[in-house]
Amino acid sequence: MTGREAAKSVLRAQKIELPSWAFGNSGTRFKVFAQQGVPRDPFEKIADAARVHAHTGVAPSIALHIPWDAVDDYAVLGRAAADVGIKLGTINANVFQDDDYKLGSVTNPDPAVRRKALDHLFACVDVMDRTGSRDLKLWFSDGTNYPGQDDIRARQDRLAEALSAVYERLSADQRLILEYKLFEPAFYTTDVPDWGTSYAHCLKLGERAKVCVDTGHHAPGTNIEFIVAFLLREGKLGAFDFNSRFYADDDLIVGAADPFQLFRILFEVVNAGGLAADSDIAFMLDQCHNIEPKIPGQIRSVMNVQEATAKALLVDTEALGAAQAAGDVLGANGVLMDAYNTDVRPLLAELREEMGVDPDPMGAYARSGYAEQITGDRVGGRQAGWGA
Ligand code: AOS
Ligand code: ZN
Ligand code: ZN
Repeated sequence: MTGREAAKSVLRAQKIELPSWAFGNSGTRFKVFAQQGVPRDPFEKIADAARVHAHTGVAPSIALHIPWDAVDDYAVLGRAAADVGIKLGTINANVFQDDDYKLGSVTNPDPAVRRKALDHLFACVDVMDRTGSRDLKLWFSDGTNYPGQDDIRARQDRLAEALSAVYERLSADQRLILEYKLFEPAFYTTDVPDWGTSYAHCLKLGERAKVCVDTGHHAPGTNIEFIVAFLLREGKLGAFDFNSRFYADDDLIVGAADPFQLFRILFEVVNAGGLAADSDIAFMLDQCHNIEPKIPGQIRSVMNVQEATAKALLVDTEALGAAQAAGDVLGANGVLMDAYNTDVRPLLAELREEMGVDPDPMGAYARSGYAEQITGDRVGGRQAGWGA
């Protein structure tokens, strides 16, 4: 098989999960700009996600957020997804949107609030049991704003206690994925601020606890691919939340701000076998489309991940290894840059045709009439959950 064909076979099997909240209205704390035709319930979010899958062929699942996507009967929701050719994926918990959580959720100094947060996390595992989801993704907004506000070590103890209780509640085929974030909404200390904190907790919990790398959750200039390489080596990279950032947790379209960084991250993944058939890394988008239309925003994001992956797959690893072994600094760098500078769009168009998908997903969506249809059908679309 040529390098091109080998790359195509990996790209054909690639799976990128879509976040349900990306289809709802979102914004900043200054303004939410409502768009026409946005989903009014989880069923319509599923329909929109299926549309993204139909145009890309590599987005066959949707991550749910509880309670934003809570329904009475998850079997009905699962059937609705199956009917349109996708699956229900990761369950994202929400212990950040309640007045009780002002001083934290599982790390709150008040045991009653900690109990409430833990009960929600257990309820999310109950949802997983019904949806057949493998992963519970935990992001905590917990932290403090002022020095002295609370005891940093005591908060870590409370966090460890809650994580352990949740981990014990999981069944053998379920995983706990712990996401870290440098800051926001807490501004002084955050209880899971970095990969090291997440990694240390996951290591203590056990094999089925892994780290989620949200690409927007680092200080400017952080070498994210090093973190990825390290976690891959330790078998602790559980998932990605892909997005772009210019300043903080911007949640912009992945690959829009720094496509080179996305390539470097995906090269580490490819290099460590993270795209092999037996890999259990979850590749997810975590974005909010505040000013651009949602469905094309998701289609573009999937395409950007595909382009970066294709370039990573085209790296001539033999030549790279030889240059590295010879201490040929410029040669090694040149091999990597050759792959990055390759225009992979013709390869991806060819792949899409082979997969029975239109080679131009953005154009195909625009021509499909779906945007006009949902604008007419859906009146009173909802906000993604933020403030809804
Ligand atoms: C928050 O900043 C995190 O990125 C979360 O992963 C996510 O955006 C939130 O939990 C919405 O589900
Ligand atoms: Zn995230
Ligand atoms: Zn985030």
